[in-house]
Amino acid sequence: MSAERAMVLLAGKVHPRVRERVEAEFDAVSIDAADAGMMSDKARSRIRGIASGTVISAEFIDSLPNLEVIANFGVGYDAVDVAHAATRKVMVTNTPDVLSDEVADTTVGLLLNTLRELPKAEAYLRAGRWAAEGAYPLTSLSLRGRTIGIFGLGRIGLAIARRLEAFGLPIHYHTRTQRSDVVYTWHPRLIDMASAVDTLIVIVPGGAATEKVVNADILNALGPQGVLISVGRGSTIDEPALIAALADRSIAAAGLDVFADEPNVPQALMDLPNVCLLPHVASASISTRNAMADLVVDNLAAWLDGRAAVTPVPECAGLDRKPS
Ligand code: NAP
Ligand code: 8YV
Repeated sequence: MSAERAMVLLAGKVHPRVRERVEAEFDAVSIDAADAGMMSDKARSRIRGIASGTVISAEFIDSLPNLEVIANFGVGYDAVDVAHAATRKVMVTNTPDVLSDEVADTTVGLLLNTLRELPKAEAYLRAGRWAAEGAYPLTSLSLRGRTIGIFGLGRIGLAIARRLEAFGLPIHYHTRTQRSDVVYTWHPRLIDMASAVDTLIVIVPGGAATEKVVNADILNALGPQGVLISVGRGSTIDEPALIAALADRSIAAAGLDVFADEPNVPQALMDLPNVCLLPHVASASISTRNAMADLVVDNLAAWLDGRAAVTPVPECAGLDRKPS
């Protein structure tokens, strides 16, 4: 007689490779949102793991008495109540490193598109305006001569810094703790870095500590030649303050991959000419998303098999296993 397979919940929007592997390796159940009311008591009591692409609240965690692991699809895990999970001895994992180069590449592309208006120039060509009206106007902004400030010099921030260093640009950064392995200029205060640079790249995690910290004061400090590139989480930016700063040219331009209320992007932002907008695609290549998917399932398989998680989030590193 074969042993009963562990039950894993596919919660929210799930990558096809996660679904395929979870269905092959576990007993699987799917729900569109992490809502305990969508499942019977019996189903809830069988669930030992979650492959997550949605908000996982404390209440939802408490509704699953035998939950052991939440494997988050993404390196950012601000959607999971990790503090509560840890108190319940529920392991939380994420998908670091496998996406850092992809996200860094996209960030540099977004920065160049914002400064040199490449999407607009292509639209101009496709509309037949090059032949009809002549050359696309010269851009007022350039990457040349810029000073880069990176808010968050972790795995992805460092990959961005290495790329922009190769472009010949000076690099500054703001984190809570100074790194000992880089020679870039560290600023203990974000406002001081914003005053010292003209290009602010935001790649910090979301959550309470970074909520709306890029506000009107930071944007004013960046100045009229200032460019904001946001690829971390939309919650870090005070969006109304950004819209006002772009409209009155307190800063010159912005490039955004993340938003406060995805997938809803404020119309006021879309109406502005000096902003380049992407629909949260920084990691969105087939190869990188497949690597993230494999890491999600590898984490579930390891923890549910009694082994160490492959990539536990820092809050759960060293977590004691739930007594069985
Ligand atoms: P990481 O390695 O953990 O790096 C985070 C960095 O942010 C560290 O340098 C950390 O330094 C700094 N930081 C954290 N909290 C801070 C605070 N309150 N004030 C100042 N600095 C702070 O993470 P990562 O792998 O680079 O990923 C970063 C984030 O990017 C993710 O959490 C996710 O939200 C976002 N992301 C977005 C996309 C996308 O598709 N747009 C893709 C991947 C990731 P200290 O701890 O020293 O402060
Ligand atoms: C993903 C991300 O787009 O890893 C992250 O934190 O924001 C992105 O790689 C997202 O997690 C899944 O849609």
